[in-house]
Amino acid sequence: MKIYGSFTSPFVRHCRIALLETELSCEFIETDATQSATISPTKKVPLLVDGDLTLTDSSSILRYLREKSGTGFMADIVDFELFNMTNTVMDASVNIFFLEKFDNITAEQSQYLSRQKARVLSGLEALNEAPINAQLPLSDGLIRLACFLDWGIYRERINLKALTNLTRLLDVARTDKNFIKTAPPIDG
Ligand SMILES: N[C@@H](CCC(=O)N[C@@H](CS)C(=O)NCC(=O)O)C(=O)O
Repeated sequence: MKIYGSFTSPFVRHCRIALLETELSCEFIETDATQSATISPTKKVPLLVDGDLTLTDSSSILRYLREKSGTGFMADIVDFELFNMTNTVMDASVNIFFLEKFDNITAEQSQYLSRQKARVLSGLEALNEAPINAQLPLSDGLIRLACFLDWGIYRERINLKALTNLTRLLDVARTDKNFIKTAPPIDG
């Protein structure tokens, strides 16, 4: 089994955490944007290849890893909603980040980017009000959220100052050994 990904992506990080938790044997192949454009039809990472099976999304990869190791995958609807809302907010944040980084386009120049920015702010406020049981071991919904928050701070995309529940969750996640092991590199 092989996973293609980067050490900075929060989507990939969640899969790396699941791999450490499940102790499944898997080769990690570091992949940049040029390579991901050739190996995946979505031109994104992570990508998992296991024999004839190819999975192009972190959600299907996580389900595959969890089920392969004999655990279920997000049976709880509240946790699943948290996971999905986080994905929506994280997609918007990553989109803003790439447009600024590669094309120098900011929200001031684009109505749609302004909407994306507003989505991130209202999404973070809603996530801060969501039921969060910030205790280890974290559920997949909460691991997802913690990966996003840590990435958002790493890339200077978000500010958690007034968001006390999210701050507490990230503080707890940062005490988890697999969360620590998968932290994005300082110079990434
Ligand atoms: N829905 C995808 C999103 C993955 C994603 O957005 N990956 C980013 C890295 S954080 C990527 O590869 N982006 C490349 C691009 O947008 O061209 C998943 O959950 O795997």
